[in-house]
Amino acid sequence: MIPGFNPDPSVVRVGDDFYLATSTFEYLPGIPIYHSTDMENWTQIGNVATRDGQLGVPDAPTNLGVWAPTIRHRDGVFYVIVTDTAGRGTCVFTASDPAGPWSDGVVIDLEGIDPDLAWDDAGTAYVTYSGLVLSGPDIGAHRGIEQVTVDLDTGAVLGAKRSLWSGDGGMFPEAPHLYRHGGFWYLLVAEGGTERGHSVSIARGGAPDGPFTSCPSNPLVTARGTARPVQCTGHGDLVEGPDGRWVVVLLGTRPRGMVRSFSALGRETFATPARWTSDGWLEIDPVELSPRAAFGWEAPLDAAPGPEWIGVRRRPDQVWDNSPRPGWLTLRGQDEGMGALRPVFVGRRQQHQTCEARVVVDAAVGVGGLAVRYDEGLHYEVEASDGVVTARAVIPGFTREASARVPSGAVELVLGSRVPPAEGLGHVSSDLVYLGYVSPDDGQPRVLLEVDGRYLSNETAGSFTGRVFGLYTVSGRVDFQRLKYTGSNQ
Ligand code: 6LW
Repeated sequence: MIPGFNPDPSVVRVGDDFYLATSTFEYLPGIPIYHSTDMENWTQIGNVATRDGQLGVPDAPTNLGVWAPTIRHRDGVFYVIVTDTAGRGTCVFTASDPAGPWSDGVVIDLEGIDPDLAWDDAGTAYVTYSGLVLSGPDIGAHRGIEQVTVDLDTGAVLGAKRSLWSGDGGMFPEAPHLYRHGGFWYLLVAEGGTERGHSVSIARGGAPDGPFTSCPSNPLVTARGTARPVQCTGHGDLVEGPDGRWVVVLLGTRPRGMVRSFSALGRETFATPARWTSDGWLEIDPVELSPRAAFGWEAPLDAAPGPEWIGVRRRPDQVWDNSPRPGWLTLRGQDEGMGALRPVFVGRRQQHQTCEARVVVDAAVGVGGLAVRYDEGLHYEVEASDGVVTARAVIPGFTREASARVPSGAVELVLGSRVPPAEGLGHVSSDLVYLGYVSPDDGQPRVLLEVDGRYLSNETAGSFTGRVFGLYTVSGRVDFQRLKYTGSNQ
């Protein structure tokens, strides 16, 4: 439903409008807010963390930072509760307009991840979360699903924490969401871990703090042990759709390959129909892929970045400059490349298996170009300096490069991902990433390097994120114009 790096979706309905939030890890701004009226077409309207100090992301190690927001609404106020794993811990942000601005955030002192927020009739706020040891010798140990009541104005925890139902025995009980429906309170959880064993299970009880009884047909959805095109399905949130039919949003991957497979785009947001049964349980359909039309956009780069632009541990607006040269974006280098913790980089999520990005670059007085990254150790880029274009693939401990001379002045760089035809039974490829430039002689692309895409995949990177491509500058001043992106799911 929302392609590209968009894991841990949470959704809320307010009247005829739907709002959805996802995890952003080490990227800023943090926590995109998407809006839809039909639960099919989504537009990003803003982000929660758009200012310094809201999250500890500038210093977050790779894969930490923002984990698993829950978005809810009550009495005209939107709430996003989230774990800032390398910074403030559990934090709740509020806004009257989900496009922002969002508040500075209130910290809740609890040890866990994946916080959920629900209220009873008396207005008591319940925070239900996955108990996880976050420091000390037992770091990473799971305690199961826990719950506290909270004063949301101060963040104060009221009373002792309780242990709730923690799934049906799968590892990593997490992603709890609590709902009231009919005469019951329902506790939806993920179990089995966020990889191929992932699943969604449910229990119900008479009160928000239980006791909860496990559903006899758990897990309600999982791709475990199947050949379905969407794998790793789990971490679901439930909403009543525009037509009164129920929908679960959840994360999944689209791995490619025949005997082993790799997911280039990371964990994405999917949606699948759900329904209540006559005996008061929930059924969730397996996640299907529906065909999508090929897609493209063009960003002239001549004005401030929209909410869909992200940077690594630094917001795009902190480096983005349109003032030196009207119609162009200028990025100034800080003598660090794409391997830096905070590269001078402004990016967007890669959303299609087959895609191509092109941008016009003037690097007369600097070095910079077009890159696709998973993290600081895994990135491919095509880089311009005065009169030279260099394509480079970087994986840990290994760098491959190819260069060509080009005339001085602006050059159009090309970075794409193509899916080759299957090469028989042993075929394991995800895609091939090609890097090059448009030749000024004949206007045709010249590929300098074509590299295996598997290194930049969920499975190889071991990452919670996905591919992000964008513009970067290593040194000096580099000007960019007209970023074009085309994509299809072929
Ligand atoms: C998230 C947890 C998980 O907090 O991975 O999906 C973590 N599984 O629920 C980061 O996405």
